[in-house]
Amino acid sequence: MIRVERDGAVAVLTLDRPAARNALSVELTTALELALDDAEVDDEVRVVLLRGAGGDFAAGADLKEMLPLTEEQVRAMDFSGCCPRLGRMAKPVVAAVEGYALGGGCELVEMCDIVIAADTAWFGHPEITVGTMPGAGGSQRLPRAVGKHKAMDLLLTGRRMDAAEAERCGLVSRVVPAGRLMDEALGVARRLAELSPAILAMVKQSVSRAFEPGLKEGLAFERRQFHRTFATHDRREGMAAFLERRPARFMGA
Ligand code: CO8
Repeated sequence: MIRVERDGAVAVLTLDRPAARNALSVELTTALELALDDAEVDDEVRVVLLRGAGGDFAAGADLKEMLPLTEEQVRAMDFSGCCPRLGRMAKPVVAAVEGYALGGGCELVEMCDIVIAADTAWFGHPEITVGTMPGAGGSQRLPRAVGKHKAMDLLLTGRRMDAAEAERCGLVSRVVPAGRLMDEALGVARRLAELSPAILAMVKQSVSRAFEPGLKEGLAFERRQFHRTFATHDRREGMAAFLERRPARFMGA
């Protein structure tokens, strides 16, 4: 589910579940969490590069797994449908994004430090269209990256934006031709790996400070709201409709 490779001091982590567009199942996110823990404590790793296999980054939390969950279960698991561990990495993380980065996949992108996108990439938060909402920081980190009105546009409508729009609004650091994605992303990661890990960590901490006021409380509030969606008819209907490939009929409760 997670492929771990090394390129010198760069740990290359690949979300590897292409048949489901790298949807973030519990098994996949648990494996990602362990791989991130390993990379963090391994002195030979200076930078992490995160990418997806099979032409997509990740199409979000696993809707098949989420459909039957109840509010009590998601509360007990503190379920996020994603991998919050990524947002706590001390080492720099570069994302290489092609294809879809949606829902929890987009939240992973938002937790990374430098985002290199192929010109064919798509970003978005379709959670609202399946009767739920972000549970791993989308409602907190996205507005910090792109501002209130673009974030509202994306989160309330669930529409997707292409790589050019994502770069214009500040979600993406650089857009490159699709065929050059890994060369460019690895180039950035290798460059970071040549620099002082101690000073990189200081810079990362300082930049993170700019976004931290209120972040912890915001993440906790969002998680509670996300869990509340599991008590609704509309969340169940939205996810069932996606899996049955039909339009959802929302009733407002
Ligand atoms: N979960 C489970 N399976 C998925 C998912 C997913 N999120 N996305 C795609 N798949 C599966 C499909 O079911 C399909 O499987 P099968 O062949 O067995 O039917 C396979 O991947 C290929 O998908 P499609 O046939 O749909 O391929 P298309 O090219 O027609 O469409 C899309 C690709 C646009 C990516 C489409 O699959 C899609 O819209 N996926 C769902 C996107 C989505 O709604 N994501 C948000 C999920 S909710 C979420 O992430 C947030 C929950 C809050 C928790 C916070 C962190 C996640």
